[in-house]
Amino acid sequence: MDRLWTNARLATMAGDGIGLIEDGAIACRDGRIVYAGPSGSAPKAAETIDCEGRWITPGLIDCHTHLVHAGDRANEWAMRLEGASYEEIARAGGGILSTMRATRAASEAELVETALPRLDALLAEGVTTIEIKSGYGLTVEDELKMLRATRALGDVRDVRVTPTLLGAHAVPPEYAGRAAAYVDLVCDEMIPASVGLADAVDAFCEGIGFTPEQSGRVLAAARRAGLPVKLHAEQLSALGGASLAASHGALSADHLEHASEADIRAMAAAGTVAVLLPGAYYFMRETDLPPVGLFRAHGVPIAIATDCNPGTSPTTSLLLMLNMSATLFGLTVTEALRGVTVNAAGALGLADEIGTLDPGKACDLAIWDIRDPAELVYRIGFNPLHMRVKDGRCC
Ligand code: DI6
Ligand code: FE
Repeated sequence: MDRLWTNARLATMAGDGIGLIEDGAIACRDGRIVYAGPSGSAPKAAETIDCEGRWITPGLIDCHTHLVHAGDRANEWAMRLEGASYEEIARAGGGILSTMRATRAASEAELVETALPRLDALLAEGVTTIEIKSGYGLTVEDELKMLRATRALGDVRDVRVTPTLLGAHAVPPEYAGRAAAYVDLVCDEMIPASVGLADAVDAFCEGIGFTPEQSGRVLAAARRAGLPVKLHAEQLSALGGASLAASHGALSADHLEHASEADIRAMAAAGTVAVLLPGAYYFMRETDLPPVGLFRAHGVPIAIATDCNPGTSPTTSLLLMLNMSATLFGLTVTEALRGVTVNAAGALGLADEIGTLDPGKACDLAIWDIRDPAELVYRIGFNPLHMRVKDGRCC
């Protein structure tokens, strides 16, 4: 045994609750958990770390981000504060296309460099796995450049990175008025070229994004290429995107403020995770709440993520999202904590690898200076992380 963390209180996230083990211990070998249980039954190890009664959760998982991008949209935010809407700005050539222009002009190295401070902020809060979408290049080469920059982040930081192709994020200027032709480019060129770089494919199914028919073509092309899918759905309007995602066996449908009960039944039947994004809800000053009661009633797992992006959710705090998911969406402490661990792992198709403190999984831990796990959801803007562990290595 390489390392043993003992004298800890474990929130394993196994089962349906937080999986509490008082006076617990975790042992790892070759980066994998081999024991998680009462300290009294723990195996010996080459190195023993006394956690002095601290809490240990699985390393946090941010399962929906647009963390890699160039530039920012503070100027557009100022316009929105003076009355312009997100849609108006987008239709006038700003929004995603504004970030697209900056991202096309940036080199792969510059994309890595500008993303690092945002990534480091999340790592400082105990994040050990992060999903990062492309979607600001909107040409084959620029989308691949984004995916390469995303993977490069995993080479310079101790973090698991899962890249998602989001070529269907917006119609670029060179395809203005020809959305169907751009969808052909995404399906026939971007997706095949991203195999080996992207772990999944996503699309923005929305009035200012792509229609359900166009989004369906993208998801079908991804499945033909052997890639899992997820979908930005029901964020600003009810288009049936969540049902569409479920019909393609999507790992997740994301945003979901306007999801219907029919959508949610379809998600439940397909095992599609509901990824809720309170940062975007808050920053966009939305008023339609995602139907959390229906997700609960139909047994749809709920994940929580930052949606870190320069337009609708410029946040790099997953801990703040824990508080917002409770304060704004009404999640319980257990639901919120499961939303950034076991359910976030499910949203990435990594439930066998991460998300709970179970033998056989990666030894990704977050060790906290708290007296109760509720503190992780209760506090606003306070970070009680004591230590982050990735693959058994203290970071
Ligand atoms: N929905 C969102 O909230 C982000 N993308 C999406 O599909 C917005 C991205 C941006 O405004 O830059
Ligand atoms: Fe998003």
